[in-house]
Amino acid sequence: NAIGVIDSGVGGLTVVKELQRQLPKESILYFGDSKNMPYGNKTPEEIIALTKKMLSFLDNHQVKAILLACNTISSQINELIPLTDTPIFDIIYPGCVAAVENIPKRGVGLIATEATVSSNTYGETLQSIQAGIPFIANGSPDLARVIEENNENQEGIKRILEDTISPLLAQKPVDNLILGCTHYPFVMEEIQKLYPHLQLIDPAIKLVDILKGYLEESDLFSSDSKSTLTIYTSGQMDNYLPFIDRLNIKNYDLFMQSLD
Ligand code: DGN
Repeated sequence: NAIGVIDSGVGGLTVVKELQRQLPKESILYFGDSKNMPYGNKTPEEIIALTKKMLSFLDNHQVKAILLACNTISSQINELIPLTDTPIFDIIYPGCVAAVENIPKRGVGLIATEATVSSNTYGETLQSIQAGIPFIANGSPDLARVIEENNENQEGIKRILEDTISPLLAQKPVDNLILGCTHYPFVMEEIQKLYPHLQLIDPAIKLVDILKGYLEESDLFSSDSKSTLTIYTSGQMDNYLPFIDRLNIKNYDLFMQSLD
């Protein structure tokens, strides 16, 4: 059986890339709800209702585990667990573990969607791992959508990044920054160029590491010699091609699939 991966759009493909790096033998079934993207400006009720449809889709395909490759969806993890019998892995807890393991000297910053920031799931989870750790977050209403739409120039992206990150650093000069939205690794190089002193954390690395541990413990590793990647989107398939290309993902099938 495959590993199921969901996001509101193309962002989760950055998690797929990490999955393929650490677990090359696993087959992957991806669903990106690009028709309804962005999720970051929706209410928790709307996010849960849309995610429920993706979870049913994956359950119908009998995946062996589900990765929430979306921080906005992960911020509702407690409401989502009862909606499926398949083990679910959220991306926020791994992001927090990775940040704490980095031993930040001046604290942890977070950039994410507004829904993720206002849920305060990152803040609470970080404090539960290391009480008192300095933490500051800033939500961007536009960044994920602008990345997904893929028609903004470098200057425009740079302006949004500065508008999001500079006020956060002005409030608290943290030395670690969690990329708390799976769309953001697509602009990781730009962020690092603007803020060379920041340690950037992509939660996907720890997420896949945790999944690996689970597969090992439950004896669920795939022994297939040929793994597959199947990508479904509720939006336009063409919009996925530049991102698949940028990640250098090869050998996949791409389908359009409505959830209505
Ligand atoms: N990629 C999603 C995340 O990690 O939060 C959010 C994208 C969105 O829908 N705004």
